Amino acid sequence: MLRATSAILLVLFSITQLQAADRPNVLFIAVDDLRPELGCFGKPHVHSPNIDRLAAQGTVFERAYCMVPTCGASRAALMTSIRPSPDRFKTYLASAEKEVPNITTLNTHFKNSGYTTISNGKIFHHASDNAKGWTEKPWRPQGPSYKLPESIAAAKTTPKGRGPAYESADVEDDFYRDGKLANKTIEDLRRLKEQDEPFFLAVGFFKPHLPFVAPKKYWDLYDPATIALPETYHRPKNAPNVAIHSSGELRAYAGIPKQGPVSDETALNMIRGYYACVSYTDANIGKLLDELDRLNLADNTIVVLWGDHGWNLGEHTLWCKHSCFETSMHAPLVIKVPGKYAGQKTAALTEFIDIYPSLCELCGIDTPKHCQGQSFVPLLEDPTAAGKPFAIGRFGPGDTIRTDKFRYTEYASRKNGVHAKMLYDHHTDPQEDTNIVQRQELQTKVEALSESLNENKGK
Ligand SMILES: [Ca+2]
Repeated sequence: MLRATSAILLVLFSITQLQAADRPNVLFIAVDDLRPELGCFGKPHVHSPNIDRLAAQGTVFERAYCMVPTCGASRAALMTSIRPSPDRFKTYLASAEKEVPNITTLNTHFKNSGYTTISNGKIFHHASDNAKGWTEKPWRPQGPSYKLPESIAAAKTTPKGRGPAYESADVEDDFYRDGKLANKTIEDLRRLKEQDEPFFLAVGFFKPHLPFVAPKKYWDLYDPATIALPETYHRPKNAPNVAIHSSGELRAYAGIPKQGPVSDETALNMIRGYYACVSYTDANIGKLLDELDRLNLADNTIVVLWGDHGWNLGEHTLWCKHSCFETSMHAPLVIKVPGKYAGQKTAALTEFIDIYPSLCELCGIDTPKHCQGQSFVPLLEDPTAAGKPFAIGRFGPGDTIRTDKFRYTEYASRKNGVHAKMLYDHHTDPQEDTNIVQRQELQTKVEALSESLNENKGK
């Protein structure tokens, strides 16, 4: 009996392997704190030739939204395809394994479907999160945060050992961690090419997350004279206090005042440093795309690139993420499917919980029943299709809904219920400069948005 069972299992296993061998590989590229300010998103002042090349070979999602604008929570929601709620996926420390313990995560599902799954760099916030869903132990590069002696000295003066918010040093790409990460991922591609089993190779770059440390050559791409403060370098009119934070994440860095605005000089240096880090990351991504081409893997490898949430470069007086404004929720999403859907853009609303079921469909794998997202493959087939009627996300006490025209946010507490609201009309105010939630003529619309938000948000 035991022998018969083993024989059946062996046959089933062989069938799985056979089917798996026909499936495309996946190169799954996460970028920490990357906002959609890139050439392929209509922002040619940012030097992103490699991501733009990927976009030209694939589809750009012009209106994709994260579920929670902070690292761990955004990633846990994406990797599970489960919406966040006031009790789930709340902070940068969120853990999919601990908060939804019985859910099969994206990596685990691909591993169970015959893929070799590899995690390099930052995919889940915690390397240990769902580690059994990776074929090999998750790998993270080691390396110095800073090069310059004054940066290293400054780091010793802050409670958390954070040095300056930015650094420009004349070093090679692989002096810092992300360069080492690209090198290791290239080695993996060479190794994985030799096997029959398809791969799901996840690589999570650490920049442009603070501190804005990139080799000098990337800073040199940006003339300081061309860097400007944002047009919305002030609080939106009529925005409630709860919508605005004090950029706490930034305050931990050396040279940043503990309260109040940073100097214009610091602000401009940070904006330039952020762009430098984006271009540094873009160059690292380019190395992976080049290697896919060189190994003749590009024709059988889906490449998906996402930033885990937006970022504020001074908009609304905010730095960092952690808000319900468009600048925090809106994030880049680009996918290349070999031989199909090249050079497309879609303006359809897309949520990051949609990535999991989409990759399943594209790779011919069943989508687990627990997934709350929906496949965006119909948008690849027809990028002009309407797509979802809304994208919903949240942060802290705020729940927010984006429709084609509006972004509406409710802030609530368990004790007092909803205590503040915001409404921005993206057709007339795309920078969210004036909260119009009190306007009498919009109250029917506010009620409808509130109903839609509360019906569909994570419970
Ligand atoms: Ca992040």
